[in-house]
Amino acid sequence: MNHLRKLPGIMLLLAAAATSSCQQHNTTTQTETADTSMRSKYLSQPLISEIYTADPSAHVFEGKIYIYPSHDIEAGVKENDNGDHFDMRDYHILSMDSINGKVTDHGVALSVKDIPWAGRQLWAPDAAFKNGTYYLYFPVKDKNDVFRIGVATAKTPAGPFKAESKPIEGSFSIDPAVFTDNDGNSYMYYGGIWGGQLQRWNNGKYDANGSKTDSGKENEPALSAKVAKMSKDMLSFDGPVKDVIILDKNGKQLLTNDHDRRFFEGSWMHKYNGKYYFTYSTGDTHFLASAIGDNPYGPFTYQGTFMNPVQGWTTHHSIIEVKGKWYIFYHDTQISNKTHLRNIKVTELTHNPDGTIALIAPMKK
Ligand code: FUB
Repeated sequence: MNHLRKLPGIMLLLAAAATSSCQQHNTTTQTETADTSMRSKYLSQPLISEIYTADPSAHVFEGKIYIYPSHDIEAGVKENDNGDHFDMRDYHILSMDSINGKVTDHGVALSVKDIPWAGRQLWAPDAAFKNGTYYLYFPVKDKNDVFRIGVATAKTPAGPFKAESKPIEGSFSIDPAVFTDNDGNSYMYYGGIWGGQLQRWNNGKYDANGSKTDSGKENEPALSAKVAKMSKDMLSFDGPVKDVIILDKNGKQLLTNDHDRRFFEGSWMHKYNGKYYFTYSTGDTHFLASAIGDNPYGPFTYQGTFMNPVQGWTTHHSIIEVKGKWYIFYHDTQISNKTHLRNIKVTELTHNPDGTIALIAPMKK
């Protein structure tokens, strides 16, 4: 159990205890000033600091906010474009009674060693609830170093979760986000280029020698995220995997070289005023962008950036409604200042009267 957002206060207390009373006054004042000015650079503060967390997928379950994040660790792996340095080994699930409430860490909910088919790198998960069961969806490389998406089940939102013996058939790449529509049908959005390997599936089959980054073809339609309807038991895809097409305002598909707008990774879906909002990260240009459609499959029309770059390389989010207000969960590297050791945050999100999402600046000027 952890109560966080209190790290700077704790640091001040430790610093104070280690000094004489006279020094204590000076030290505390200086630390306080530096600390306050550092903290004030950021729109919001880390939700938890005992462990590094990233890629927060938030949901309201049983009247509480549950967060399903990646659990970043210092694995000592050298940084590269494949993201090998993101070598995470387990998931911890967090919960809060309210947006500003105490954060509880429920401990290890699933470990890579307990997933029979897994090799390495437990990346950004998501969760869903149906049929009295909680489902944890997770990407991990299989024993051939190919990212697949797996599913694990539990009777309570914080687990522990038990993994199925095989990955979801037909799944590949990373960053699953599962959305359940008002009619009860659920859809998984997923995919990520570069280290997420989406570009290696260009022809429907995995090509280990495929491009390392994008499709490699500059003026072609950009690679799309994928969407698949989930089966009633939530353990497999029901029907074909489709492309999540993003169009510009002229009805033309976004192109590969449109790095500020095209899909990279980190899909999320929410519904607002009857419209479907597909939101995602532009990856190497570090924006969060939105595109709106009339049904879960799209096509979606690009609306713009709704979050400017955070501190750190990656950007990844989820959007939920809590008691009539909308919130975005996201991460940055405020605590460590290291790309692969991130911390999750939350801030309010606003839909403008025209349906677009108001721009969020995670760093203050
Ligand atoms: O956490 C590993 C990867 O970094 C995620 O899967 C991506 O979305 C990015 O946040």
